Amino acid sequence: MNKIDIFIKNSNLSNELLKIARKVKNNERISEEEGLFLYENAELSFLGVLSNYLREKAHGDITYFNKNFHIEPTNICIYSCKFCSYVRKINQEGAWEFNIEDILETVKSYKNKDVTEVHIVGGVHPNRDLHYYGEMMQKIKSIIPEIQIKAFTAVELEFMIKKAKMPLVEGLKKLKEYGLDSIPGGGAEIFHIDIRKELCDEKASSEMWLKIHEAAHKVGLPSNATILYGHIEKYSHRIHHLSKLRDLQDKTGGFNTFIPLKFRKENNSLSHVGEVSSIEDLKNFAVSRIFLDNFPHIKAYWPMLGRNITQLSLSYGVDDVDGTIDDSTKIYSMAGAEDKNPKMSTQDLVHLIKKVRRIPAERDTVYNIIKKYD
Ligand code: V47
Ligand code: SF4
Repeated sequence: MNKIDIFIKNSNLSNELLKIARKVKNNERISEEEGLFLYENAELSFLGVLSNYLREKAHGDITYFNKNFHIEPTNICIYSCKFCSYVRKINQEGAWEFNIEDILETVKSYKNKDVTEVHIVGGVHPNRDLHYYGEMMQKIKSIIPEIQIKAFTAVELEFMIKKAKMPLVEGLKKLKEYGLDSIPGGGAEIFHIDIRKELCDEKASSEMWLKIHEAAHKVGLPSNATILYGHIEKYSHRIHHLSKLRDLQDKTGGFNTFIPLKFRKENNSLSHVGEVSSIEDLKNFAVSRIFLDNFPHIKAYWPMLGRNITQLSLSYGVDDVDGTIDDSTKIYSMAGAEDKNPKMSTQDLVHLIKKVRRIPAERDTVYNIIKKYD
């Protein structure tokens, strides 16, 4: 008898929860209604057992991390999402705009630092198109040829491809030729139209976000997916979001990891909404792990959550904690994230993971293990 059999046998579960537990044990997919039932009715301990069972079935104690840094070329953006704390308009106080030379200086400083990935996201700058960013990627790879470039949210991609007057698929193929290796998960926010209209009406629609990721997968660019949770959405909107992702993953298999991003309230137009509790964070990781049965990985983005909740999340379905980051991102510190200067050495990350009795494994962008620390 394994852990989940013992749990099912010894717990006094309602019929609904018993049915879900049996489905999880038998590798059966749960429905949207069941997902919603979990959010609304399941105790955290129940969610912990199920999500941890799935996490350990897929990965054992392995917990992935990578050695990465971020580049945020600009915070100038044509859009004004209500949750965004870092957006500025041209010439507004606090606006920044690094040119390619500035960015290459940063890249040079990582040349001998043993990093495997650079994560590049920023605002949608009105004057920069696909070829501008293409030149940037080519030059980055001329400095560190082996580095993996994970860059541009679907929102940035839509704009830069349109600005270059190229069809979507051609644009993605061209970016791949320029050196793009994979696509991060940002820009997804909440797909449900009622909430998206409130949060970020102007930018790429949910349909466009999904279309871009589908096209990316078809041209051989793997990607990640996110949800921005804990603001004005209801549980039903979260399940709708997860369901759209699960459907697309059935079609393409191109997603690597799902990253729930907790809404942080500082310095944006949704500050009055407040933030959800850490219990809610763990619940959200667990339901995501259970519902997204076709996503290989669930990631806790540690700068956003803080180190303690990241450690706890490893018992609620999470198997990846992102990377060393090297204090190279401002998006979250400006929004009030736990870590104001996010930076961990490999030793710090290994220690964080080992402290909760998991096995740290350094990975590359597509989850090949580079080194295990057991
Ligand atoms: O789309 C913006 C989020 C995203 C806030 O793929 C906020 O590995 C919380 O995509 N509170 C961009 N979140 C970041 C992103 C990302 C991050 C980490 C790893 C990966 C990956 C991708 O940041 C945006 C938005 O959802 N965001 N403002 C805020 N106030
Ligand atoms: Fe622009 Fe992205 Fe901020 Fe929205 S979240 S305003 S698209 S930088």
